[in-house]
Amino acid sequence: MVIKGQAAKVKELVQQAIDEKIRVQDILSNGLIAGMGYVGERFKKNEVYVPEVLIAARAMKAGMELLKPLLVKADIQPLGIVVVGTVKGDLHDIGKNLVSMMLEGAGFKVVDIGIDVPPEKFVAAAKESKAGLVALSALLTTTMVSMKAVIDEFKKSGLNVKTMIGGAPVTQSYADEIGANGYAPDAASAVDKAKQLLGL
Ligand code: B1M
Repeated sequence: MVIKGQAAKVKELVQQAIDEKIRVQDILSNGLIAGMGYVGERFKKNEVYVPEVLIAARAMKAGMELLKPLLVKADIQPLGIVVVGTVKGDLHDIGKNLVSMMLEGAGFKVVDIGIDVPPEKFVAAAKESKAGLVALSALLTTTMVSMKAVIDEFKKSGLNVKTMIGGAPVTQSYADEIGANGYAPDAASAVDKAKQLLGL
């Protein structure tokens, strides 16, 4: 039902699973995350497009609302904590939001700090949330240079945080050039890269 994007049905099935005392981890991993993972794989292969991913993510979120209090009660830890934001000067957020949704769908805790984010704010958010990874998005050739400023700020801070970058004008060679730890061409690949960088 996540794959089909049927939010109401997802809610109903999650509630049913909770009532049947199925383990919260199993509902999350074998139900919601598995569904979102499948959508991510198809998105990577261009078999589905942005609207389908957004609808599936909305359905997953509907199920997550019911699970969240139970996950907190059971003290189930996320896969990792990732700060996500669009760099300074850049107001594009559709791709960034997709990256956030995919990461959440894969079991990460996402701290989305929005658009037009200055380097110091990335560092402060990573520090405050104890993130292991920061994902930067840029859609303009004029703002991708801000990514280097963020990477430099992290180096200066001495924090042990990995960085990955993405967005239409960004490439692996640019990531190498500015010293980012990783690059992902799309939101589904961002999940794979996040897992790789965090050693999961
Ligand atoms: Co703007 N814009 N825009 N725009 N805009 C582009 C990017 C542009 C290519 C259009 C064009 O000229 N053909 C061009 C950039 C040229 C360049 O620099 N190379 C452009 C321009 C020039 C501008 C303005 C300067 C226009 C102006 O005012 N003169 C202005 C800049 C504003 C600013 O940011 N300061 C501007 C404004 C806007 C709107 C506000 C109108 C709107 C944004 C609305 C919003 O985001 N809420 C907008 C839009 C919608 C676009 C286009 C049409 C679509 C972008 C988009 O959302 N794509 C875009 C043209 C195009 O791409 N066809 C364009 C869908 C999205 C899912 O893809 O964001 O690439 P994308 O994300 C992908 C991957 O890149 C990757 O995963 C996502 C999903 O697979 N990814 C990551 C993204 N971030 C990642 C982070 C990661 C990993 C992967 O972390 C590791």
